[in-house]
Amino acid sequence: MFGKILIANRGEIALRIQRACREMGIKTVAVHSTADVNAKYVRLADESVCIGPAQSPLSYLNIPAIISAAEVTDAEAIHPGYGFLSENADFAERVERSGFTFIGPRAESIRLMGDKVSAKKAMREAGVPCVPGSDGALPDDPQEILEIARKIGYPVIIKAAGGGGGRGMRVVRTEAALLTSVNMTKEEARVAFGNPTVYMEKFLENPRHIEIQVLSDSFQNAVYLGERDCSMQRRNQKVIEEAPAFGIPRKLIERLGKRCVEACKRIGYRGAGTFEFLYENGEFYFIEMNTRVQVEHPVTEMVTGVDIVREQIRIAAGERLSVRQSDIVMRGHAIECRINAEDPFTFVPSPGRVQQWHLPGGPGIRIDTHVYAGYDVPPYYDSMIGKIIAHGDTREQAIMRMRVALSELAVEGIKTNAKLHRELLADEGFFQGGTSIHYLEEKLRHRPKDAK
Ligand code: MV4
Repeated sequence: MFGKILIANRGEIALRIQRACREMGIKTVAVHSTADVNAKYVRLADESVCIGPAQSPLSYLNIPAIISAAEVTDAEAIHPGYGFLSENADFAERVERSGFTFIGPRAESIRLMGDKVSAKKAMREAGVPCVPGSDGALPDDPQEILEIARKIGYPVIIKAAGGGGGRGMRVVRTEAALLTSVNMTKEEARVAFGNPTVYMEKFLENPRHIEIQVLSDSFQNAVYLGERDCSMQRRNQKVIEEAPAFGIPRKLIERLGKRCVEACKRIGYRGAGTFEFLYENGEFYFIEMNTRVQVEHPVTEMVTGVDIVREQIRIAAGERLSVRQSDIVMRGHAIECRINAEDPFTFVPSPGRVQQWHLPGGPGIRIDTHVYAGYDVPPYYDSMIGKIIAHGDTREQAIMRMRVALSELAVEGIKTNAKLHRELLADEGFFQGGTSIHYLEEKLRHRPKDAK
């Protein structure tokens, strides 16, 4: 096992990774920007290194600075967390070439999944169900493009191979709009991702976003840790996640989970990963794979009891998974509310000093946050400042516990989206369960904007 790990991230996930390390007796190195010098996880780390100014490109995305920090502190491995460099194949490669272990998949797997065309091809070949589409990049010939869309049937969606997470896509509803839309998406993709390659899929009108969590070691062992429902989102930012997904037959999930496990073995995947699916009319359609630990991993940890970050570290150290598939039992239900420093009506970020910070507690409540009273939320990074996770024997109990938790949460000095969460936890549609990816945005369209 590693003696020392460098955590190449900030905020709540830096603290989360640090906790796993300390539990495992591993020393930690925090790297931070000048804006995060007083952060809690920096103070709690065994060592810390300032890697640059506040702006992410100069610090948390500064590869030479991070590798130098690992060198001067004699760290053996680097955990990238989520966001920042976590899905950067070049970073993974440079970490390994410098003699450190990257806590994540092989660079080759990150690259394979980073290109959405090659990801889909690999998954289709591995027997994972995909959205019907162009089976690869769109050709240049307009007639061929029209023919592909005719075969798929309108509406279709054009997606950039270099995109993902909702960036670089366009819905096309008529043949008249097709070729212009393809060209516009290509141009945008060339500018945004340096890659004009696009592909086409049938556009699903009202799906849910369901994802399967997997863990895979270097010995051809892979397991799936059930699913998460991440449909409650606004502008591709998840707001609430839960596990298991309400109303989906277990048999379907099991069949899908086994396919994902088989796919991991087939591509020699190593580490934690998430297969993203759209779910509509009882069918799953693969869209993307994430090759990192995700923000919402705690809901899976709460229902399975598996420590995903610990497993990531074990896998990277060349150890075997500590669980077999038969050990994994989903117990109860978990819901996560992401707490953002933002206006609850306009969603404009609200950085600044946290004057009061009272956190909920009690049975089944987990809080992942790096914030404390007196902390300054910097304006430079993502506005998520913490997560409340509620677990219960049933979905109803998890909801009740989350309602109580939200009622206990008191934050002053900055604005947060707690009010939005309280409304959602009182929402009839949410209570019923199984809402689509459009539910929240539709609800917000009818929400009174002044009711403060
Ligand atoms: C789709 C889709 C409908 N049909 N693909 C957006 C994020 C990216 N991961 C894929 N996305 C979508 N792909 C087909 N063929 C609808 C979305 C989508 C979406 C998906 C998951 C979560 C939120 C979303 C919000 C808008 C659109």
